[in-house]
Amino acid sequence: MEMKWWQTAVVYQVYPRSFQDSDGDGIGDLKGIIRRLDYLEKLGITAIWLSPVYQSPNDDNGYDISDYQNIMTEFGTMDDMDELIKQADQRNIKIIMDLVVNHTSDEHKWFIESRKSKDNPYRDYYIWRDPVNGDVPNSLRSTFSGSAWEYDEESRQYYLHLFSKKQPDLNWENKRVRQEVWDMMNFWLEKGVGGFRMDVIDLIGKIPDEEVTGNGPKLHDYLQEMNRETFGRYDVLTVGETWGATPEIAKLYSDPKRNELSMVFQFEHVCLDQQQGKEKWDLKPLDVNELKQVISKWQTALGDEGWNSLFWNNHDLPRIVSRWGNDTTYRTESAKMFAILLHLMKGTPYIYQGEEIGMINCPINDISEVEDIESVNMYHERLANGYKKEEIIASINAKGRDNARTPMQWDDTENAGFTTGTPWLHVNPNYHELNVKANLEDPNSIFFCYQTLIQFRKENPIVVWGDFELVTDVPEQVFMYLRHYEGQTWAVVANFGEGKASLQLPSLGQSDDVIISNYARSAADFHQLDLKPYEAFAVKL
Ligand code: TEU
Repeated sequence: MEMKWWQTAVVYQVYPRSFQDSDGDGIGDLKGIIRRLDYLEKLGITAIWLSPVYQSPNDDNGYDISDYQNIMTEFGTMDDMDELIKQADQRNIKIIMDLVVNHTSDEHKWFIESRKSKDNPYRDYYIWRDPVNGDVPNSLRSTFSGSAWEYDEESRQYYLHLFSKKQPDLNWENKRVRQEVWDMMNFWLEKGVGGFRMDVIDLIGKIPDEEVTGNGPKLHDYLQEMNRETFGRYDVLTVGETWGATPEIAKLYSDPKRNELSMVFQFEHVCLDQQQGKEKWDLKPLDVNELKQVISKWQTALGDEGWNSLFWNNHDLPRIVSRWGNDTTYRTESAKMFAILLHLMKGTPYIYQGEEIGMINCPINDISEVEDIESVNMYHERLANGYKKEEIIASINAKGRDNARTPMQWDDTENAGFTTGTPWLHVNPNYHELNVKANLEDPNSIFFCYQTLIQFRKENPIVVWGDFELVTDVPEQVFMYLRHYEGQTWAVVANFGEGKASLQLPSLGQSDDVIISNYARSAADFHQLDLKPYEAFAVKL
């Protein structure tokens, strides 16, 4: 396999709305991101995945785009964007754009035209169907609750929206639509962006009439066409968001011989605390054994025919420390445990803003405190279906997307240094203790654990290229794996429990065989271990 820059990269996701405000309107912006580039350079990351910054009415915080070639007014101007690309480049940081092309906003000019009449030249840019027996065309549902079909009184047809009704799905079978998307992507590539993160890309091959949404038959043809017509000529990172990927499917996307994408995000591990066949809100406890099996399967399955992406968090997921760690007594320990466990695996790691300081969920008491459309719609749907209010609020506190979207906590001044105005979403009140400034002042902080791990990847080929082997004869709550590369072996251990867990390792040769550890232990201690809560370390065997 030819070596690519993104195989040794670490990507940092910025959710611009919540990262840094520079003008006091309570909403993060591009100038704010520019101001924080030195911080990101210090962390050591290679690239920034920028959640959408395009013109948008913000029904879904920028994932509903009304103009792909202009910047959202609250975020700044195209000049600011050019400046961000330039200033990031000076720090060897690439900017990965969020490509949201399964759907547009209903306020995009294409849709405004499309809905005008059945014979409008843009009609076929979207997916319109006649009513069936005076009702919706079929039972497809929106991810944001309710039917995926919205009736348009004017033209007496339904249009498809797999997300909000303000996010009509584009008709990818239309060659003109694909050409528009290629032109838009080339516009950004010519600006020098470092690649694309592709929103729900596995939906673009859908066959709505057969109720097929993910992994449709034309999906990979479209991606090969995209590669040929756009980024194939550039040395960029492309990562598809693919909720329905199995390792076999992931190889179709990321096998270099197929000329599609660099890698995909798979979501099998983050669905493990969800009841089978139910929705994300229907929780069950995590079984650590299942997590080990799933991750190990992905680590070993892709081999030379693909590449993994590694993540615990993004703007749609609850904070990992609150989810599977302990966000009170062992917040620091468990945050470092997740970092050590993930960052020594094979693949490209992604850090979501605030993860590197161990930010946690931010519980709410009432639906009036919630901004996220997915949670709000679910709340009303479940209330109507007889669920108890407390039950729904509990599931929003566990899984709601606002947990990840509260403003970045920079320091202990008002609003955590995020804004001098009124923040668009409440700041987590724990910012007085939990913030970037405090992390930078403490050499033992979560931040420096991430910084060290990122540095390891740059300096040690074993982290990038080593084979992965799961160790199975360990206590159930312990996730242990080995990396092997050119005669070297590293062992990584992560304890998910707070109770007793013992582990025996071969005696270490010398003290610098301890690579990293979240508790202070002498090298001799790593032989017969009673693991401490959320203890994690890596050693050379
Ligand atoms: O997410 C796709 C998606 O399916 C999520 O809505 C997901 O189901 C849910 O949030 C699980 O937590 C992408 C974006 O990442 C998300 O922010 C957008 O809302 C969505 O697409 C529509 O563009």
